[in-house]
Amino acid sequence: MNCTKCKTKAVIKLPRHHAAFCKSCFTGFVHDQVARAIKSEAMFGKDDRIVVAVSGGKDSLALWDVLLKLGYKADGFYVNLGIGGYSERSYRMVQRFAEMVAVPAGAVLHTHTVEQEEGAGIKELAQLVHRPTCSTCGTIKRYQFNRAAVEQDYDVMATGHNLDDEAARLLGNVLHWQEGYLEKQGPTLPASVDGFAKKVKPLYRLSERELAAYCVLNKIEYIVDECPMAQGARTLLYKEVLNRLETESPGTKQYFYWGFLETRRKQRSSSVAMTEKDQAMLHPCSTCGQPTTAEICSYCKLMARAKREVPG
Ligand code: Q46
Ligand code: ZN
Repeated sequence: MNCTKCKTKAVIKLPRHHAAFCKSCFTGFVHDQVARAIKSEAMFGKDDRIVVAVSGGKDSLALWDVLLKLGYKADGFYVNLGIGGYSERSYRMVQRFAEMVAVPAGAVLHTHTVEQEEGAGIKELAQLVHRPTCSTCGTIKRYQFNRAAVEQDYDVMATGHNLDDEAARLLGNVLHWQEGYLEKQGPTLPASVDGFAKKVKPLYRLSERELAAYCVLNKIEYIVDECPMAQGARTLLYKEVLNRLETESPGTKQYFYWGFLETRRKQRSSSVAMTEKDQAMLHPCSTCGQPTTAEICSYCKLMARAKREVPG
């Protein structure tokens, strides 16, 4: 099997693109896909300051690496959840990448430690407020990423969601006809109101397998194990189903997700409609000032409840 581009020995086959690549052409292909995503979805420009949400996994580290290689000003933001050995290992991966690649390229790594800032690790916090760990975690991560982006004047916040993540999420949303979520699903979420950072997903054109291969070929060490709290059995099932379809018919995932984006683009200018809707519904949280649809935002409610539950 030879590289489709340069004809030397290929190291990876990409059935959905009817192509095979050597290491250097594959790296070029990944950079190209990210550059296309950024351009076609008007994510950001070379002068914008970007903050990448890094977890220590393959997707977010690959994203940070690609953005720096493409010449963007991209810093990292890591939330230490305080989940024992898992958090220690994932933080080590993030620190190692920062030291070896990001800092030498002029970038900065910000760290938020839940045990210090919210007063307890994510599991204890969830128990205090009687909510599932992952929903507590989601509330805190969303809040702190947004806060870091807004307070430190970043133009945009980038996350490592890939094609598999987005296709699985779309399948879930379609199966349950979650119209509100369908409307919001996309690679670019504009900064709808003051206090809400613009959010982008530059990896939506690349699959999980391609991103793992990118890390291995480019010697980026990442944490392979999932978070021990991962209870996303549903998402895993949707990914499995999509992988079966993909094996039978390469390209299914991309037709499904990109097709959804294309159809919606034709139907209307969704971001404009959504911005207007959001603006009508959002106002500052009466406690912390970040945008929310309620009187008090979900983060402040969660923290107030946690404080009430602390004995003494
Ligand atoms: S990190 Fe947090 Fe995930 Fe772990 S606790 Fe659940 S939500 S599974 S992306
Ligand atoms: Zn608040």
